[in-house]
Amino acid sequence: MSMLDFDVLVTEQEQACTTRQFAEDIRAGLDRTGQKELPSKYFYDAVGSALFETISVMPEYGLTRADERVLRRHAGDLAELVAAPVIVCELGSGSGKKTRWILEALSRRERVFYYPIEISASALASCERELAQVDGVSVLGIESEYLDGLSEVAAKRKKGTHLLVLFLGSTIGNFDSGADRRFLQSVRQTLIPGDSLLLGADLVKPLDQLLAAYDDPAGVTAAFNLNLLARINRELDADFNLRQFEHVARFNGSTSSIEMHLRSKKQQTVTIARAEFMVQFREGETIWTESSHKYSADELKTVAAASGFDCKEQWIDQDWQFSESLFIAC
Ligand code: AVJ
Repeated sequence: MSMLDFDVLVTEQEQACTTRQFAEDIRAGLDRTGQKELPSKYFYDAVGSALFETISVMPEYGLTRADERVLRRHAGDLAELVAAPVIVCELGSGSGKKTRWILEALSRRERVFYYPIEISASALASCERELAQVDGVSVLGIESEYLDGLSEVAAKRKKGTHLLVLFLGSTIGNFDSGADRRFLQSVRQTLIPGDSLLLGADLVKPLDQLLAAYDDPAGVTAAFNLNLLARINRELDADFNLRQFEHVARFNGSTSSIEMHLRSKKQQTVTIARAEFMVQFREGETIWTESSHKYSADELKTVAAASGFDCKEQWIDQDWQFSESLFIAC
């Protein structure tokens, strides 16, 4: 079954519900007197996910390759530090490619149960396909929000079994300031002392390197950003003219984040029919679509302590300052 066939299995009722939520979120973000904004989670429809896969092979965007490198290089070290027997839960399964190294290292000791948790049925299906054939690994996908899925797994665990939660790819960087800690505190609450969390986070690096990564000259990141408007046109019957908006990437020094915006090239009005809503833009006004926080290695240790973990180990890719931190619940 292809990813697209799988999407067809989503019932019409589910579709109506997600469309209504989408319309509400879009309206809430654009109906503001101050900075307009759109939630970055809506980037990832089929087109957006394909564009992100392309971004991750762009020479300027070293993040994904660095993430994979550190995991491949240190999977063995990780397996030594995590107590057996272990259940692995991944928040956001992605393609499953980088998780393979970890599962292979852990399954050298004993059978591993792997639960990818993901809201996108199609992403879950491709992750299950990718990892199902790894020897000694049982894959059980859970289609739900991160914390709901995690509680579900935690409730079923057998006594003496450890949980290893994976939160990779620097998704943590997309949370609003302060929300990263609150999220990790919630994760911690579903765990018991001795459980672990492997957190992938991108680190601060020279400005020109960051700007190139989020504004590649071939325009793939620009297309990724603009696709959000195209998606609103497709799903909410809106009339955004994509040629009248431009991609902007800038570094916000006070939050240490790369921000992506969509800037209106002129004064214009856009109608979003299925949200029963019209929105006006001034010339030069922007919609803030994503923040990608860049951490320091020490900051991650502080975040660990503030959310009930001890940072036991940190592995850093030297070519592209990217970190994997092993947090142990205390
Ligand atoms: C998938 C969240 C890690 O923040 O770098 C890539 C998304 N945005 N280019 C990131 C993204 C623009 C990416 N993450």
